[in-house]
Amino acid sequence: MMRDDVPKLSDLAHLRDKIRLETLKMLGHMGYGHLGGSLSIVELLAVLYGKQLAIEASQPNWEKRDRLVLSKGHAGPALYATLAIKGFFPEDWLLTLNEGGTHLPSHPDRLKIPGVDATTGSLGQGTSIAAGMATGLRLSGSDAYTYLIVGDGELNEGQCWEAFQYIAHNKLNRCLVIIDDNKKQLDGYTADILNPFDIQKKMESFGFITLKVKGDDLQAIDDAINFLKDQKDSAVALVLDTVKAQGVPFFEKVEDNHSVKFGIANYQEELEKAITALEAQVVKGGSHA
Ligand SMILES: Cc1ncc(C[n+]2csc(CCOP(=O)(O)OP(=O)(O)O)c2C)c(N)n1
Repeated sequence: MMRDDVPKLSDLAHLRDKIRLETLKMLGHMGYGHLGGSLSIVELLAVLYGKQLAIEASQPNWEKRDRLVLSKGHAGPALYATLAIKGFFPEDWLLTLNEGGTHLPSHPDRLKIPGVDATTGSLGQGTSIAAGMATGLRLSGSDAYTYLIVGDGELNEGQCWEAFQYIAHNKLNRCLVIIDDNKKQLDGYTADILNPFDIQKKMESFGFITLKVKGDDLQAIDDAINFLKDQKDSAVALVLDTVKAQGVPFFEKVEDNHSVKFGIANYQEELEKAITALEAQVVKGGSHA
């Protein structure tokens, strides 16, 4: 890649705003959906798809591509918004989310959606899928990376820890485990339901070189991924300190913001306000790009 082609922070911020906007529009159109956990990975997706991932939208199954497993599959809407913006499929698919006959079921389906590498939604399972993918890539001599996105509530699934133990034991340094630590799961705070305790320390104790950064800081996420990709003899993990429904202050404060129905209280009005604000920001960002 030529030096001039390296995406700038402003490019990533523009992509972030577009992903957040399209995610809100999809969920708004459907009238409900997984708002909280979709929005908390928007910055991560902007860094991955704006800079880090080796992918080709015109060849979704390109053999040398980096793989991404969204193990917290209920955040599918944010991934779909990202893939559409990157050109994997037409943007007008987005407003068909979860409708009969759609290409876009609420959770990712690799047989239906160009750019999706793993079918997920049953929490925990994506961790083993990613471990297997990374093993296969290593055995075939590939340099491709596997990026695995896991929720902090998802860590309640014992399968995660089996997969992590395997990834660490085999020093699968090209399988980057990214944990979205938004402190909440479906019906409350992870600390109250089944406490994952200190996730960074836990990953370290499993043998991972682990960094923790603010999950809304594009530069910090990018720097951390660059550092972790430089580690050659160890498994690597990144804990993102995020906020559920990140980037939309009203919904960040809604206590029950896992799956939101917009037809109650002033939610529809607040959703529309957020969409209008993001549309303006996207236009402004685009004119600077
Ligand atoms: C095996 C399994 N059990 C339960 C569920 C239902 N479920 C969907 S999302 C969720 C909470 C997940 O919490 P977390 O991983 O923290 O997601 P986030 O807060 O990032 O949205 C649960 C229990 C599921 N999808 N799969």
